[in-house]
Amino acid sequence: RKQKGVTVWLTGLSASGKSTIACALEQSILARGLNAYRLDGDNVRFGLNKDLGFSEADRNENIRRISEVAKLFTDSCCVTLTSFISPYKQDRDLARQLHEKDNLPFVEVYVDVPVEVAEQRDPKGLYKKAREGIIKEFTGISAPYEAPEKPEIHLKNYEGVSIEESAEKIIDYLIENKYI
Ligand code: GGZ
Repeated sequence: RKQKGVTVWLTGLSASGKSTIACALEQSILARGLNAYRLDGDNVRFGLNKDLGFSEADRNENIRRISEVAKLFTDSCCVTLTSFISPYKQDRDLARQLHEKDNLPFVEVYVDVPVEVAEQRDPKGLYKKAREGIIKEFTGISAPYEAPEKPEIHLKNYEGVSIEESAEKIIDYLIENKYI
């Protein structure tokens, strides 16, 4: 059976668990013998988008370029996993429209954790720096996060929910919809 492509678009606050879930998802998809690729800050913000910062305009452009790249990967029959905060609804909607225009499936996954929980985790100390004003325009503290209203999948990634459970929910959705 020929593999089809699908873009799985994870959105949520810093420290919500997007990248960790994407990693687990990638492993699970590769283990099924399917091709998967992860786009995240580590391979995009240091390369293609290294000219961009965190102003609203730069985030818009960051997400626009990532949407175009995700579309190309998915068009090549890859399961494309993106993990960016993507805080603006308009940017995520543009990503969706780009895919739908070319009949490519797009699955929006809201990795929902309250900002208090993300701030408590603070694995890189960024929330602390944001509170101290060292980092400006930090999402959830001094810059907005517009929660998705109708994501295909809404994960509450806290209070004892494991990464494996969250990844499993996405896998189940992809299987049910015959995307994998
Ligand atoms: C939010 C920031 C900021 C500001 C640096 N606001 O937890 P992380 O470190 O590894 O993930 C965050 C990442 C966000 O980049 P994205 O490309 O996903 O953002 S967006 O979709 O809004 O364009 C965080 C770090 O970069 N970071 N400064 N001011 N996150």
